Amino acid sequence: MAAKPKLYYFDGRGRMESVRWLLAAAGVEYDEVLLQTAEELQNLIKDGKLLYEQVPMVEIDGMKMVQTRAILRYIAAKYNLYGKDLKEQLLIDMYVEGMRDLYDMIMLLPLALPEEKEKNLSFIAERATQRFFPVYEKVLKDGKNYLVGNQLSWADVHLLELILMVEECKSDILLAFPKLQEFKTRVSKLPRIQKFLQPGSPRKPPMDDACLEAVKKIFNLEKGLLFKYSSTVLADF
Ligand code: GSN
Repeated sequence: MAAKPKLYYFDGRGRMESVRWLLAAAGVEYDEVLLQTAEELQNLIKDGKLLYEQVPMVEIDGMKMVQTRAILRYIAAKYNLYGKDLKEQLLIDMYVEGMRDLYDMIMLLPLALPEEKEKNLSFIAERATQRFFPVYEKVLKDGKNYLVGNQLSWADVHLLELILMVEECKSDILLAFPKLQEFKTRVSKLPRIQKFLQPGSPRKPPMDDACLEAVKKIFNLEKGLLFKYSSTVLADF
């Protein structure tokens, strides 16, 4: 029997959470090494396990994979969640990349200045309702149950993860999106997803202060070095 994938990250959502979701949707069990200290991260680096001295890192199929999107794409392809041809893969990539723009904003929100939190939350809600959700609502309006190819794909798994995250920012965010409401209910009921949504699963909660403090220590986060932690969040400046 092939070894279980092993996930190296801290004990929180961050970039690894989408990997956890995708493996859960694929029905793959995995082990996790949850880093607690900067020393543990440095040891992985010293052992040459992290190509870019960064996590997420996933040991799977004899490889030490890094770069979140590369990891996700590999898992999606391996478990038949990445479309049936190049055109479906392109659609999945186009949808997922849009979702990640919004996802990254939410992921980085705990690093925002407290006095700017409300402004950032409003921006996330505005982007969700004006730019991203209308795209997926329109796709699903054409009588489709899934975004691409009428079967579950990485795009659907990521969309459900994202919807739940945006709802944590603003609980009525789906008010004007009936198809997304149906989609959320339908996909949440798929047995593997339903299991992942149950308490006690490896799904992580939103980042709290204790987790943020741990992250600051593990990665030696410095105030004022925005480029170190952000990507698309700055795209609107
Ligand atoms: O998507 C990726 O996996 C990479 N492009 C970025 C990974 C990354 O920034 N990892 C952080 C951990 S917290 N982020 O999710 C990291 O390892 N930072 C330490 C460092 O020296 O960059």
